[in-house]
Amino acid sequence: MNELGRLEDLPQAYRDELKSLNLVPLWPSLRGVLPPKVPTRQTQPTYWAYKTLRPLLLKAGELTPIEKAERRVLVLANPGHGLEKMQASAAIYLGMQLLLPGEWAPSHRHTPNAVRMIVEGEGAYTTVDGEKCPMSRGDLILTPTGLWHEHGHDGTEPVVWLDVLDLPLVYYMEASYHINGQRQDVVSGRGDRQYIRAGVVPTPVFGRSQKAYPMLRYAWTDAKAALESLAADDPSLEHVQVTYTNPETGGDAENILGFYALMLRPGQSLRLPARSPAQVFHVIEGQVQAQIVNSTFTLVEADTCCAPGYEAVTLKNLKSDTPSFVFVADESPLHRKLGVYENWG
Ligand code: GTQ
Repeated sequence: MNELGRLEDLPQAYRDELKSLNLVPLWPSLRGVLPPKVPTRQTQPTYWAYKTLRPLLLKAGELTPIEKAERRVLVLANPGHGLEKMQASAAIYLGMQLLLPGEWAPSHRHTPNAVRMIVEGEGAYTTVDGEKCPMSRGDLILTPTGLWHEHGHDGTEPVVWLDVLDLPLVYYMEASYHINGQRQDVVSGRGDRQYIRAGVVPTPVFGRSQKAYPMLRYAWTDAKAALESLAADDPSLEHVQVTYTNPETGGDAENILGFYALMLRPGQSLRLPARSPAQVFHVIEGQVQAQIVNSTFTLVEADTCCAPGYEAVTLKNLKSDTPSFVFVADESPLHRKLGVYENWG
């Protein structure tokens, strides 16, 4: 390939003059911003074991009262981006959040979209837009952009969940901010009950729900049952996966990140094609080996890892007699909306 001129090739006085006028020559940096054939990715395959993270999160519960934290979270940061950036990938933020019995994480709303995947504990809830969403292991709860949300805990044991936000992207866009609010009044009616059966949606006299996000909680029991019926219905189906969708539009549950649940049959090895979006994998049930570029991770329940875009990933169910279940988050909705989505096979 043609070698392009370097910055050092230019006379210092010329460089100084450009700099003083806020001008930059493109050619020394052209290959950097438009690398040949494959994008440069800072996202490294990274693995976080729940077993090592959990005691540190519980320690944070002793060290930092909820009033001093608002959200007591250890961020799962990708070293490829620099830990201080608090990014798992270009667009994905991951955090493990701890709420202790009796604690309350006060109401706020913000521009980034969030979801929570419940990891352990019973008795906690998130109130989103007035809807009180109980938290149980494997449940997915949405807190989409702009909706008030707060977390409370009436149980007796610590509750932990995985936060997935599009914060890095929204921050990069210089569009990230929050507003604190009052404790919400809980309203009656719950989207997760109204939309409990796929294919039939509530129909008030004057039309369909006007809510942008009619369903805020996706119970794990329902998602798991859907996967099990898919698998039973077609024993030759390789990709046993469901997408968390908006039941009114059929589109992705949120605008920027995509969320899925994947079932691996006993002993199954599944190759996911190399697609442009980065991905996150979190084991809900079972034990899974993830092969990502040159890394091989063994994930047990509640473990999490991430993969850069444009790389194939192979997931293997290490259980030979039971299925394993994986929660997946990716940047697909973002890539599709921006027209940069690619599948390289
Ligand atoms: O629970 O509202 O991990 O606002 C980061 C920012 C969780 C939350 C995070 C947040 C929250």
